[in-house]
Amino acid sequence: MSVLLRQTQGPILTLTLNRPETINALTSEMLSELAQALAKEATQPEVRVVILRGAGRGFSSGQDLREFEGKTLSYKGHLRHYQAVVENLVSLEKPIIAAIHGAAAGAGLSLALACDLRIASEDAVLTTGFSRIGLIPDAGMNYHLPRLVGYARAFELAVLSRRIEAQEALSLGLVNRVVPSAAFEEELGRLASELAQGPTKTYGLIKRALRYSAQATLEEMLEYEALLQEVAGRTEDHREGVQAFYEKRPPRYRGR
Ligand code: T3D
Repeated sequence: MSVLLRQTQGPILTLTLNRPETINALTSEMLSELAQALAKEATQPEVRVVILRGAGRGFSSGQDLREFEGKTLSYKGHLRHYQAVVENLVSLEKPIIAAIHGAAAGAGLSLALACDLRIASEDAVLTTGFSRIGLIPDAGMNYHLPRLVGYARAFELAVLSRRIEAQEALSLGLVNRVVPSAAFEEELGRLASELAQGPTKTYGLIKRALRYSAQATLEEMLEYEALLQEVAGRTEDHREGVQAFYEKRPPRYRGR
């Protein structure tokens, strides 16, 4: 069985980390499959939303701590696997939902934080985890965590590596919504379908704009918005949205 499952259902691509016996501990093989899937399957025009999730009872327990047992690890070399995944998550011009149930720890949490949206089941437990084994956060957590929760909270979470239950994760802004476990699949499907019926190209441009804002001045942002709006304004979906408004009907977006 592959360590990464790929399932396409209409416009929705689901990528499932698949090592449930370790709560989907991340290995180099799994990370390179994930980077490839994000570069290939996820970029196909018919795919309009991507879900990243874990098989079995959790999202991911982070780096497989047994992968390099007894070996001297070059972190610089090893972290390239994570860099490729995080770069592909961030640069994919489509919404990516991290569907978190059970544990999301260490680099598993880093990957979830690099997605655009996080929906958590009420049984979700998040932890930065790294400091518990004497490491600093990696796989982009130092970038995403303070941007989501602010410096002071990011520092506390990174240093103490405590367990954060779903409701606290929601109040911190680590996840977008928390759903009762019994309704998790249904709610995830609903959110993915809603996004998949949207103006996908525009969503990609929104993602680009918000990402750019993290390092831009207001003046730069105003310029960049104007540039991106030129692109959005020329999409079929923009024409359809305006036409639907005139005709007083729901728009039928085709993602281009
Ligand atoms: O070495 C490097 O490359 C450094 C890079 C580090 C990046 C990071 O991601 S650092 C953070 C690494 N992750 C952790 O420290 C989390 C370790 N795991 C846990 O704290 C707990 O397992 C969980 C909170 C995630 C879940 O707890 P629980 O009680 O639900 O499950 P469990 O019984 O602890 O785990 C189930 C099995 O998964 C168990 O295997 P066993 O004993 O039944 O054969 C456990 O050893 C295995 N497992 C869990 N996490 C990992 C793991 N195996 C390998 N690597 C793991 N990270």
